[in-house]
Amino acid sequence: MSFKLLELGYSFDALEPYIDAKTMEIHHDKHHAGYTNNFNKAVEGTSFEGKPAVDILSSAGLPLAVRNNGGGFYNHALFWEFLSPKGGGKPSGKLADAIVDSFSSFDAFKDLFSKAAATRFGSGWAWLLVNSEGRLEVSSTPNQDNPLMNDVDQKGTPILNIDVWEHAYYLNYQNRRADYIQAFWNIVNWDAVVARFESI
Ligand code: MN3
Repeated sequence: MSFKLLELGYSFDALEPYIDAKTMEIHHDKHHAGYTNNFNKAVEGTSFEGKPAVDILSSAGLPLAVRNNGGGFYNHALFWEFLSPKGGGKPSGKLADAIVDSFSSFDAFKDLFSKAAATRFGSGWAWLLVNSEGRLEVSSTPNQDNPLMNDVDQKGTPILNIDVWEHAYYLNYQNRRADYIQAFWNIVNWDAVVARFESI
């Protein structure tokens, strides 16, 4: 039993003009595939073998290869799920209420998340997560770290993320990370985010 590369639920060009087809192809077929293969190699023959990724990633004292490649495997699988050519707009229902409770308004949340993504120095991710008290928080993590990990500043269950590694946007946006982040809001799959939120 090994970790499998998740198929996209849409074609490489489905997210254009917000994310271009070449970026999606390389990101999924090379970067995500690489993390997945290396995650399998890193857990093979260890006590982690056969365990779910969420259990592995929340374990204390992760070896660096498991942390980096396991994070890369898991974070990208979420990222593909949270994107859709039919995305954009705003969430509905309980999540909409929870966003207002935690951030005062949807626009205030959007600004906070965008800022977390824009100001993450170097490579990493921004997150919307549910903390242990059931409250929403925005965070960012370096490298392939995520909110499941034992020793990150803000722990919780991720329900939305954005990849701000240059490989996620450089072909189309070059140094303009802020433009990529702004474009992202047009393709957020709120149905998937709501489903994650309601399953916690
Ligand atoms: Mn990536």
